[in-house]
Amino acid sequence: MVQKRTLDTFFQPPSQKKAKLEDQPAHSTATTSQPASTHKTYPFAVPQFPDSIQEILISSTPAAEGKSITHLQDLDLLYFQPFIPKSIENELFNFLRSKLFFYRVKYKIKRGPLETDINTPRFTTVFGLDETSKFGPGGGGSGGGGEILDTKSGVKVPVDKYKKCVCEPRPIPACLDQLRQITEVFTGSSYNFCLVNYYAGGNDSISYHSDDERFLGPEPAIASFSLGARRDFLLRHKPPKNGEMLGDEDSKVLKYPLVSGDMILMRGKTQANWLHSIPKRKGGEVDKGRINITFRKAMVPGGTANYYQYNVGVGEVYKWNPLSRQMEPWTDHGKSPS
Ligand SMILES: O=C(O)CCC(=O)C(=O)O
Repeated sequence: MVQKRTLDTFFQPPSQKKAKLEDQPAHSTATTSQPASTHKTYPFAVPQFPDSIQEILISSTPAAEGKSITHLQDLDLLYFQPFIPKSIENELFNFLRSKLFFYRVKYKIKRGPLETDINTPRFTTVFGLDETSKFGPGGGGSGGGGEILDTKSGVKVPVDKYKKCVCEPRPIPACLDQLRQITEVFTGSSYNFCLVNYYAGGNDSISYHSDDERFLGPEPAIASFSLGARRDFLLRHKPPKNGEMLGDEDSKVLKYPLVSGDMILMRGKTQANWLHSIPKRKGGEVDKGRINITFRKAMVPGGTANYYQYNVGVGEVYKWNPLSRQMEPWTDHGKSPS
């Protein structure tokens, strides 16, 4: 594991800012001196983390060593309980819930001649670009924010390169990009996409699936953060393809009750062989809401198109309303009254 000193050096704040930070208690609600992230594709600007969050993220993550879970066939997890220190997990949850824009994506799937309408049972949002492209300078997103450039040549990509995307790709805002970079240091993998789920209550869920799309390449590493309400994370082995039988232990459902601040890294053969889900739940903390952040690496433009289709879609923007304490459709009153 890379030493913390490396991380401190990596994110060395400007000296002026550091002096200001040292004057403030860790729980301070101080705002940041850094600019908000803006981009032509963002419905509204996304602020940088307050100094109170940044300082702890840089100096004190991960809050615990990752525990390796490899006792079952093809399973390779690294479980941080927690990764995000207890002193900031609630502030981080509240910040992300109130500052990000979300979507409630609807789409159709075709099974034979039948078309079925799917309403994604949670709020989602996504940022990033696959390995073949990068954002050029000129915007507020920390990955650049301007035009989309070819990764190798640095030249602007042809206008039709992302024509299969339902919307223009968006750079990861500086706040989430800071968490991405920290995650890279402590997982030894690199990521170019950030997907965010918000489960408003116990009826919001994600059904059993695996993140084994070809556009992620073989043996993808996916770092998955939990913030807010405790929810069960279930894993079960896929039925073996070649008629083999699974052992008794390998065929059991695994249940991890993820709490705020936890991070599970899924890697190796996990996605090829295991399914995971967050099932609907009643009671407990579920109505507090839960945010899940995953960092992944898409290799080709097909991955970019897929992520925007299923996590942004073509519907309206939602934003957290602190008065009604729920996600509500957001309209840009300044520009386009609806
Ligand atoms: O919310 C979670 O913990 C899981 C999210 C997930 O499986 C996904 O976004 O693919």
